[in-house]
Amino acid sequence: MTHSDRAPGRVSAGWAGVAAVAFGAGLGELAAAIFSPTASPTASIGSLMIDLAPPWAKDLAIALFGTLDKIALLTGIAIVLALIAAAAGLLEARRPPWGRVIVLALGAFGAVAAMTRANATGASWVPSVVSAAAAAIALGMLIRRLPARSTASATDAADDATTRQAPTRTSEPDRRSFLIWSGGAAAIGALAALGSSAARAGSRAATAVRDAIRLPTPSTTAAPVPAGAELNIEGLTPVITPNDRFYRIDTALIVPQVDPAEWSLRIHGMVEQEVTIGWDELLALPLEESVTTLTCVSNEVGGDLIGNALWLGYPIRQLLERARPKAGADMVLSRSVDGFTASSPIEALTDDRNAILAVGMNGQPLPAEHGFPVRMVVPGLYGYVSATKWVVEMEVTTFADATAYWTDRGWSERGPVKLQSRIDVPRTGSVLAAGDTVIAGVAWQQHVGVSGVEVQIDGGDWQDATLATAISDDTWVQWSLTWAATSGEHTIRCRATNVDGETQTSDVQGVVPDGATGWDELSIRVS
Ligand SMILES: Nc1nc2c(c(=O)[nH]1)N[C@H]1C(S)=C(S)[C@@H](COP(=O)(O)O)O[C@H]1N2
Ligand SMILES: [Mo]
Repeated sequence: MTHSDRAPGRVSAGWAGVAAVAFGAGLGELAAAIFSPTASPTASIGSLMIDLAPPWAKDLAIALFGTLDKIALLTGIAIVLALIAAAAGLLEARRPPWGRVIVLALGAFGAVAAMTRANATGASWVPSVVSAAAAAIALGMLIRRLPARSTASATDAADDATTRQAPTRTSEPDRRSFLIWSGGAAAIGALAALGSSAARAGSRAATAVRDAIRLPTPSTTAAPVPAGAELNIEGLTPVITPNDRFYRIDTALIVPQVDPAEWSLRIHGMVEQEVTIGWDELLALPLEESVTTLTCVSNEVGGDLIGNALWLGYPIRQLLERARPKAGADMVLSRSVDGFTASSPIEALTDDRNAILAVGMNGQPLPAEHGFPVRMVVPGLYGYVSATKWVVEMEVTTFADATAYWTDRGWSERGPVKLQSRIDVPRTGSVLAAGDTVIAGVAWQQHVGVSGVEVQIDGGDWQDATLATAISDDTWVQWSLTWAATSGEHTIRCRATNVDGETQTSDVQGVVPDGATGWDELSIRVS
């Protein structure tokens, strides 16, 4: 077997494939950014994969990458795309036009993915077709410019039966010209991709509109956050989470851009009276402020998929009243502009809790990633069954008749938040000095309320922590305990008790199907 005469040919052909696909993909992204922002070929394929992925895969992605799961997915797609592109290059060099056929098939896949998105437009296939056409043309061109194989030594060539053709001498100009053309194609692709993110940021019409919005003054303001709610301990999560530090979990690879002027919410299904409400109408209603902690069902014990904000919104209860749900309806299926759905028990939306259609978050219009212009916020339920962002529809129905995005994927139909507590200070693995040390964290069970937190050191007695003043039963609460640390290795645990007197269970359960249980625990070293 000889390599010297074939390997360079293979590498060049594979590289030609990668360069051609980079060229096409970059131009496709640019076309999408300019003409059809939701039709990005890579994001469409990614979104389709998110929807088709088995439930354990989403679980794993969040467990491994947390809120960086989307970047991880896009990186994965880029790697797979590069491998397919290299294969297409090799194939095109040997059996034209099969490499180009692969590239066109990829484009067709992108087009189908883009057209099947919930927010697809009639032109959503265009960027994928642009990508594929550009990549196929570039591939054909680059393969024709492949430099002749490098010269093999006579002996190498002689002992390789499959390459008995007379070894050709690579001409240096050929090689250089190939590198210039292929490098140029890849560079144009990369520049176009960069340009697409710039164009996307610049053309975010909704962002510009958002910046110009002045939210109305609330008709009912939230009681001020009690002075004792914030313990002001270094390293402890603040009691109100700033918008830019609020966890983000959703299936949207590209944040939906919804123009409030075109936004409306339709309430239909098992109702006496269908109701549709637009943005101006919603803002003209008496809006109420409330502080509510949101939690993701995928939050592991000790995890940070939880945040607390001051929301401004209109009670969903009152909108449903206008629609007059029919007897027998027990669920509201809310739908986002991008097709995501959540199934909320109707009683959670109609009882006296602050289930709202929110337009404001911590004094600002909702950030785009958190559902601009309108989302749902329902105290006491995990986000996947209640907190629909970019919400445009509410269908009054029954659990027997309809299912939602995550319940179709093995998650529980009901998602009340479980009693949990977390240690924030000290950090796992810290090395501390002996003496008085503050242990602190947060505890929550929204809409039930927390009445106490206990801390256990090295399996000893449970000690009562000091509880901060809770903002309400709908929010988490900070806690702290001062501990006289002695030198050595220590294990710290915490557990909460709710206002019904139930103590947080030590039973360890994973996040599927309805939220994790168990005690948060950390190990530290005191010197
Ligand atoms: N449109 C839409 N809304 C959604 C989701 C989604 O994937 N799409 N995810 C839900 C989940 S699982 C959670 S935990 C919350 C998270 O809200 P946040 O990103 O504002 O923290 O949004 C909910 N609303
Ligand atoms: Mo979630």
